[in-house]
Amino acid sequence: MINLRALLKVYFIMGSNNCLKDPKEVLKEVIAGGITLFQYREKGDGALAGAEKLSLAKELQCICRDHQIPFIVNDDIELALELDADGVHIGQEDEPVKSVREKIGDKILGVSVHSIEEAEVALREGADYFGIGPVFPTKTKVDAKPSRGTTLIQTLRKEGFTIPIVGIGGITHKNARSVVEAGADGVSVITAISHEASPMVAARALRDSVEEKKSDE
Ligand code: TZP
Ligand code: MG
Repeated sequence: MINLRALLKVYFIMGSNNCLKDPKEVLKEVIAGGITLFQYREKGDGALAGAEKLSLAKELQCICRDHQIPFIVNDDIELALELDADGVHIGQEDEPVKSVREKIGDKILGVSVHSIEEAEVALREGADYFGIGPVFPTKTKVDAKPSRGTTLIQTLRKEGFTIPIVGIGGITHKNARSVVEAGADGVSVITAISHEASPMVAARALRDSVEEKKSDE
């Protein structure tokens, strides 16, 4: 049995357009830095499509496999099935949770939720974890809703939701701890890792703050 809570500690998300250098290099570095889960999210301006997307996905999946890091695909259920990925992450605009669950069997299924109502539906229909955000302001997702801090994470925990939760949006090693203290099992991060001069150091700092180890900064 996988320990999803532990896997969500430092959940790195990336597509080719989030990287300042070769995505394969970035992924290898962040794995060395201590990320616990990886999501391939090829989306937005300049995103790869078709054969190029498939080819990069395969290369990144291979790196993940070599290091026992589960590989999750954002949105693209067909790609996840073709690659036999470890899981899929979907939002509210994507196919209903129930039909994705039917397609992917027992692969990991993450769902972005923005309210208690969405959380109830996602849980009932088979989500394995919730992504909640944006917790802090972010420039990465153009259609992101306004940031609401950790309110929804706290509310869901108070209401008795025990499902694994990961916070997302504007998270850095400086604010990651507050997300965990609000009740999240971990943090999902794009920019605060992928845009750093050393993605490895950034990943390590995030891991340390989630695990409440003292960091140098
Ligand atoms: N969903 C909500 S915010 C966000 C997504 C995909 C973007 C998070 O990116 P960053 O760069 O870590 O703020
Ligand atoms: Mg989506």
